Amino acid sequence: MNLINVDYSEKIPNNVNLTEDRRVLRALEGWHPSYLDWWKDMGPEGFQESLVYLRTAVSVDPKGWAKFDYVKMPDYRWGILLAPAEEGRKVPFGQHHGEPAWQEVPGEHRALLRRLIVIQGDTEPASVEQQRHLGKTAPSLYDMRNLFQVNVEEGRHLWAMVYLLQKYFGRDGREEADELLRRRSGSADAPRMLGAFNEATPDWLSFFMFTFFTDRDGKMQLESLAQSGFDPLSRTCRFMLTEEAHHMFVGETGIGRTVQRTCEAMVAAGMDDPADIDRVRALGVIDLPTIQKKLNLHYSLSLDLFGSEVSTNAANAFNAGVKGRFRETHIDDDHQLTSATYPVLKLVGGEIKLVDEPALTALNMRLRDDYTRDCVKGVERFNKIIEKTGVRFRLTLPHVAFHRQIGEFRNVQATPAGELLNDAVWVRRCDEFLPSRGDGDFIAALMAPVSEPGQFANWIAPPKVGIDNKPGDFEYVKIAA
Ligand code: BYC
Ligand code: FE
Ligand code: FE
Repeated sequence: MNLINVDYSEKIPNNVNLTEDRRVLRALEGWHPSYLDWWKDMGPEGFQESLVYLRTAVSVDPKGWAKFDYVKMPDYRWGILLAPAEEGRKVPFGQHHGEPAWQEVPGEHRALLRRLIVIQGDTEPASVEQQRHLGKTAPSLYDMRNLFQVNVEEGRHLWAMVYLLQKYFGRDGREEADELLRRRSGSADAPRMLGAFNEATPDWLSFFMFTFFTDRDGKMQLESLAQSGFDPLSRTCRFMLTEEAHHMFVGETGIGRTVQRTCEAMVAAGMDDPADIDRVRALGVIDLPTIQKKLNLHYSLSLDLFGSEVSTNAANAFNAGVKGRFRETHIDDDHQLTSATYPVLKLVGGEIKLVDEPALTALNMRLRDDYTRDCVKGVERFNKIIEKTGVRFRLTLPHVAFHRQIGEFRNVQATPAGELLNDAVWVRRCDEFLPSRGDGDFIAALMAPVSEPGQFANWIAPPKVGIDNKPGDFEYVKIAA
């Protein structure tokens, strides 16, 4: 069945015909109250009763799938939405290349698939937990609404993975679904699975960096899983990607507006030295070198999410037909990587060198390179904004050896330019490269909430256009007293 529209008369909106799937429906209805408890405990703090102008997916047709309305977040209709099935789809890579895509989990790849679905699922609620305090310091109602939109959609992404676990993995799938609500970002005894999802998101610049860099890892990983030979996973991820685009929009425009405001304030005050941090900060805006440090932090944390450059896990997932490459079907090769090589940056005798590795084990590196290319384009757009104001400063991505916890460079220290440092020098200099406590305190002090419709905090420029074409003074959130 090819369902485009979503049935909202159901308790759990869906386009997978849940009413005729009693077993899965019951499992999901059993999980639903725990999800709501989690949302109330760990979702946006202080705004559960507020009316938020949110979009809800009413169709999986990429053109016009959203409906906008005021909703209290706990009443958001989290649904199970899969992109339409592709007639006659084949496994696009790996040892099963060319065989019909699987509608059920292939027994031999069950454990591998479950692990990837669980990891993907774990990141979604983690990000909501990380962002739960930000509503209180939102620089505008417009930004507050965007935060909450991202949050409810990450909640829906959790539903998406839980549906796959409960439908296709039976009892252990249900156990994993419960565990996804038990782990907590930053917890000592039950942390979230991946490093970056246990870090704090202390302020709005971090939130924008997170949605720019970490949600973009989400995009790359979802693109790879959307290639999967396991068709329900592919279809799920394809629809998630349409939501992901908004998350990256929030990150990109958030950083862009911050940079723009800083430059405009500098120009208005007749300042031309971005390095004169104290004078720039006295204008009540975030100086460009500090923005660069935040960028260094979030980019390096996000690079870790690609795993080791050389990875047998990645090779196994590819061979199995479970996780492909970015735009796999557009790549012109054998889609099996039997003899291909790929250049990997490695540490060889204390020097950083490009070394050819079998392409099959270098898949994480390849995806990370695709990611970096995507990031570079975004950073160039920020530089255009700076350039237009006449301020002389360029943002850049730090070297991949900088500040890494995973992979080839985890045991060394390097500057953002990629120059290796010994530990003592690193300790002495790391405040030059990463946000210091003082930088954090300064940004925290700027984060006074602005909740008057149409008003924006001094440190950020207003957006060019409203959400859903609303006018500038639209009340995106009606804050409950
Ligand atoms: N932190 O062979 P290795 C998103 C573990 S974001 C902690 O190097 P592999 C979102 C690894 O698990 C996208 N542990 O790497 C964004 C393994 O452990 P085991 C999320 C890590 O497996 C914003 C060991 O190290 N989706 O959606 O090839 C907001 C050796 O692994 C880390 C996915 O990630 C780390 N950073 O690649 C909301 C897709 N890195 O098994 C949402 C699914 C590695 O030996 N996941 N390890 O105990 C995957 O494809 C892979 O698991 C990874 C790792 C790419 C993450
Ligand atoms: Fe997500
Ligand atoms: Fe996202």
